[in-house]
Amino acid sequence: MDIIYSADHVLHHAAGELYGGQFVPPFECPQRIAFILERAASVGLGRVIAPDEFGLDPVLRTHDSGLVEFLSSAWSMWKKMGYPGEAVPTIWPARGMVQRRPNDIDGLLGYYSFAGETAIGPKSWEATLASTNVALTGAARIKAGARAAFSLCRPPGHHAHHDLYGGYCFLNNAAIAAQWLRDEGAPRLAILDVDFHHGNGTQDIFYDRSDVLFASLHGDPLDAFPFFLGYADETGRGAGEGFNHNYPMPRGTSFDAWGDSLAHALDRIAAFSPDALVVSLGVDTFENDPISFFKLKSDDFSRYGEMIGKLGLQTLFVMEGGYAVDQIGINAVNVLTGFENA
Ligand code: Q9C
Ligand code: ZN
Repeated sequence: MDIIYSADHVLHHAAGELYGGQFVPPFECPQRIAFILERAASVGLGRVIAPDEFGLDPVLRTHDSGLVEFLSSAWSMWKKMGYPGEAVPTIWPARGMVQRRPNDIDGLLGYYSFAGETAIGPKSWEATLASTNVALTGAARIKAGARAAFSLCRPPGHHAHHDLYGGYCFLNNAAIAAQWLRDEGAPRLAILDVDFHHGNGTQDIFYDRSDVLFASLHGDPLDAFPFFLGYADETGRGAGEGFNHNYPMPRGTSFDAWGDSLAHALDRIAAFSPDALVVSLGVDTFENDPISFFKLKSDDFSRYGEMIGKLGLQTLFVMEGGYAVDQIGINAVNVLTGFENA
């Protein structure tokens, strides 16, 4: 399958992530993508294609215009304050406070985020737009009839809500791609999220809709980021009731149980009979991932790629998380070759 890739991802390279009470080098780093690209080339996965420009229209079909305006101007507002470091939020409109948009950049950072680990740098917005164009270009391949495409997105997207960024994500690439396919005439889409973390942003965006089915396999939010969404009893709202499926799993989950959840999710997707499938592909389910607690082995990624392939749906893979950088290439590409061997 073709790989859609933009070198512009390197424009987002924060110096620090707030973790364990310190600023550490971010887990979500540019080398991740280099390793995946290298592995894809060494197994001959497919051609590497540059993204097309889609502009802001498809972004605004999925995201709040206030969020988009904020993200595009956050760095210049931050610099105007004369701050020495990168832009990070330090206050949020929590319980008992008002949800009212302030003017000041420190207030805006909290108003438009749900977590504080993701630093905004001088060119983070440019990298974010490139990442979204990578996803949209993959979606266009699917529309054109391709069996599959791999959008090698960075920064990732699945944590970004309609009007919130966080969890290394600014714009929800998978959601924007799915909405674009809807707008281009596909009546039903399914999104399968296999990243270790709950796809809270994607759930938020499609929660009240019956035309986009969402299924997410993830670490139980009682014990894992993003903590405040992703429980099994979140099944959709209004017309969307029954079109949201969460599979939270405990610390130490290995492929036996994880694969059972996947089989269950794939059954639901098959019964929904979508026109295409978008996979939020995070490989932080790996046993050696530094910030996650599942126990999948490298071979398991091939096995589940094959399970996804057996669905027989046109499939857009959108890269999300995965922080065991040395093995990220093997694990991500194993999913894709497993899919192709189905
Ligand atoms: N102790 C993605 O995988 N920090 N985002 C977790 C764990 C945030 C993950 C800290 C993790 C965000 C796309
Ligand atoms: Zn993740």
